[in-house]
Amino acid sequence: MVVLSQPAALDHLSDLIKSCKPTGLFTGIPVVDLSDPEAKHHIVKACQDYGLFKLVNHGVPLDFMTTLEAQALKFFNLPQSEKEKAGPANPFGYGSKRIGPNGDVGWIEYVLLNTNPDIISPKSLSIFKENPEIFRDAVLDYICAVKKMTFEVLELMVDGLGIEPRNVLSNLLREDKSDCCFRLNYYPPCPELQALSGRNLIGFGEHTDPQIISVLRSNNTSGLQISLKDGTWVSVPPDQNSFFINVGDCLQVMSNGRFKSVRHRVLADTTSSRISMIFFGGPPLSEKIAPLPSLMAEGEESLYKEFTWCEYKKSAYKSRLADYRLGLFEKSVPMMSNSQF
Ligand code: GA4
Repeated sequence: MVVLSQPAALDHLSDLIKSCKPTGLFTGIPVVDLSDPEAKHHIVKACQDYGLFKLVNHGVPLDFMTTLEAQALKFFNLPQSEKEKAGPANPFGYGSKRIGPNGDVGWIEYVLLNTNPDIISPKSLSIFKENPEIFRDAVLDYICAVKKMTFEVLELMVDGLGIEPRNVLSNLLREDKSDCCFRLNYYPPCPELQALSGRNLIGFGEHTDPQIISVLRSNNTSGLQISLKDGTWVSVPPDQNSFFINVGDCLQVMSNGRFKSVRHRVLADTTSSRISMIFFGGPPLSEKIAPLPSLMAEGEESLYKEFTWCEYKKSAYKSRLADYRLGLFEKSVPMMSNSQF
């Protein structure tokens, strides 16, 4: 007798099905209140311990978040043929299931936009075709407010580290030539998944973000998980009124390993769709990524070889999603000579 391991309807998804240990919603995610005078210390601690925190009292009008969510849903609910006019993502534009250029897949549809030098590249324009002004304005309002808040977070972070000038990080994103991007992700529900008890559908596979900082807002559907320092995966309780901010690879390097670029992934839900919007703050392409000199203790050496953001980005686009991308840029630890023992 042949025993089928999964319903035939799910055969085409086999790449995306994984057995992930069940985790309850994790209650330990640090929460930073932007209006708290102690916020700078909480930001630093959260970046050291988790590489991620939830930001409340952030000052971004909730209306910008809900308007953009509604516009994004309108786009993702268009007929497939309409959406595909804005694709395939390369890397910008509309994408479905394929993530990046090297064979990664997920239960996801998305739109990736370049937010500098200007968001309205020809490819992006076709995304706004349905009701161009409304969609474009919703994206621009949202990004403008989120950027402003991100500058504030980065300045508090530098204050918390006790170094100067306080705009040493925020200026990298403020520059006209900064290389920021913006992603709208839509994870459709997958009812067939109910038949696969104990197994999960990968929405966006595990990875770290290459940039300096990422700012995520989602609807109230869970799915985001992070890996803790000991390697256990925990689920982040969703909160549609807050932001989740995470450390990217460049910030790990600029803090000489004090902050951790958090590994994260998204699992799809059986019954409800998840929608998220993420702003990725990257520096200008020519920027040298190295530990901030004012942060280095006397005699402290960089853990990383020097590289530019352009070099790192190129190398990221040659990698698979789950690869440990910083590995290529780590300095090898010198071997102790025997004579010392
Ligand atoms: C992960 C973070 C951002 O979403 C992103 C992703 C990018 C893409 O989807 O085009 C990458 C991925 C991300 C890291 C490795 C490469 C590049 C897909 C991929 C396999 C836009 C980014 O900057 O890096």
